[in-house]
Amino acid sequence: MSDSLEAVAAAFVPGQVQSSTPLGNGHIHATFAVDMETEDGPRAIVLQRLNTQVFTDPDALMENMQRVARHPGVAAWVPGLLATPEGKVLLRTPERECWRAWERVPNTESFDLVENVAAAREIGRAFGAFVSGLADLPGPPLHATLPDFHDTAARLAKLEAAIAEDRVARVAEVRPEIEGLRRRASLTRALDREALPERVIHADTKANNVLFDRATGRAVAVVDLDTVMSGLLAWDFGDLVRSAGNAALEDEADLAKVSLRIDVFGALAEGWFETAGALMTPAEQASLAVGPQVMTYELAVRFLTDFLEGDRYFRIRDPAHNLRRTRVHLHLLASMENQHQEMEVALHRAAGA
Ligand code: GN1
Ligand code: MG
Repeated sequence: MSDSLEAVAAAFVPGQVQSSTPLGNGHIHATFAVDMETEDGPRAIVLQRLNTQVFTDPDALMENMQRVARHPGVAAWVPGLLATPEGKVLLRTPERECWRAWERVPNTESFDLVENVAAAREIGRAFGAFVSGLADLPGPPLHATLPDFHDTAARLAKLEAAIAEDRVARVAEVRPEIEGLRRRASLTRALDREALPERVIHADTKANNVLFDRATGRAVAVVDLDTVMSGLLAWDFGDLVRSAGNAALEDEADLAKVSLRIDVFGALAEGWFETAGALMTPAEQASLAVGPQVMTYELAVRFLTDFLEGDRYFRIRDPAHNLRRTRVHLHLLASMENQHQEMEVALHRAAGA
């Protein structure tokens, strides 16, 4: 355990750290489950060291997060943010690290892989409730903490730039992947932003950003609000499907295991319609059919870009990690293309349920 972690924990919650363990599988920040002993007894918190290379304006980030977390429509879904006795929600250490903390939601778990349809339904319901709850967020637009985050065309342009630069000489080994992505470039235009309303969305609707109550199996919290921003519901639903609808992990080496599970897709859609059905315009409903392909494509583009740039963005476990992720997403995309009609049918069923 690092000294800084102990000191940071005590700055948020006066007391002694008993134990700390890495929490979750996020690719950006470093997150820890920390158990403390305080004057009032044991206290379970989450501590997170921000990646300020990615989020260069942590104050804007925290402002967004607090506005969202306080909004009555979603407050019940969001873990309580902790402040220091001076009222700061962001702590800067002398080493210029930025840390924040939350109450740990007791007896919860999250899943990188969604294996049953009941869990999928819960995840759809949770994110649907989240976007519905934010539909009437008052005040000015949220800060764009990561500009053009889901601008798929801009992501593809960045990939082309990385190919042209080839800074770590990896282009030669990824010709088939480049070809697969170039061939599908029309996906960057598949969502018509003129025809779809801008909403406040989560923008990182990974399966593991939903916490489940271990006892009831119900979704009880939505976490990772860093990317909450203006955008399209098709992005949130699409990213949800690319993450939770995959029969395998997003970095699975055995591509034979990768596919869109249509039963899980149907359950995600059912859960989503249960809580967001009333919110959506007809054009938004229609956009849910292509959203998953767009988001799966976008992630393939981002992972390959990072691979070609020398792995500067996503945390990796080995040099081929981003390439594996790219291949999984291309494979998943092909599986979605093959099941496009079944997806349409499942969406209609969910809409009518
Ligand atoms: C990152 O932080 P994490 O692991 O929840 C990324 C998402 C990607 C995801 C892919 C800020 O999310 O956009 O979809 O990895 N977050 C950021 O697993 O770039
Ligand atoms: Mg996360």
